[in-house]
Amino acid sequence: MKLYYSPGACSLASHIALVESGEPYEKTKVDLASHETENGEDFRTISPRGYVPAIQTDDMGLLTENPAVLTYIANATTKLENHADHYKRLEWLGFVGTEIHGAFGPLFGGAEGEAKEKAKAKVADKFSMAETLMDGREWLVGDNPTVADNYLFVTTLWADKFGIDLPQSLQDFRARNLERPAVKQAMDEEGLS
Ligand SMILES: N[C@@H](CCC(=O)N[C@@H](CS)C(=O)NCC(=O)O)C(=O)O
Repeated sequence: MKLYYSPGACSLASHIALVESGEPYEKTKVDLASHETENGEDFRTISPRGYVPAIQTDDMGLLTENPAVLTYIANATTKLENHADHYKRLEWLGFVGTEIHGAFGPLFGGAEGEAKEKAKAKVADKFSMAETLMDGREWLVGDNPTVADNYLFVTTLWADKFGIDLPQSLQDFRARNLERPAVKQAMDEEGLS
């Protein structure tokens, strides 16, 4: 598999999953402002969406969109045994993607002043909901981290970037993730440590 990524972007969640899978992978960095890959290609000729993550797969070509990419990588190695867990993971991928990541949209888009404060408050509200939904559990689904945890973890890194206070349980969640060898390796490889 080949991952198209940008350091610290949501593609870090897929990168962590690839490391954890133990499968061989390649990666190509994309400059999100210029849409140029590190090999000098126009990324939009590879993926018309122009955003990361995208993975080049052996069996079905290019795959995009976080929930699909993350589920594909997860299923390449360890399928969730429990039927309910599969849907719970999907539920979290939807929540993190559309509610939390989505709420960051104006901030990544350069919102200033009142719009920025409003967006920050909305993100904080979504993190608070995540805390409620986790209900004191260490991981989102079952007893071990899944790709949904990877995705939520990446958004907790963004909170600092924009000066958004995280609830204590999510600060603990972030600290737990930072101890995972796959997280350390992926962050090292992206030059984030
Ligand atoms: N709907 C997409 C959103 C992905 C996304 O927002 N990627 C960001 C990085 S976290 C990006 O590449 N932004 C640059 C752009 O949109 O041009 C998904 O779920 O994969």
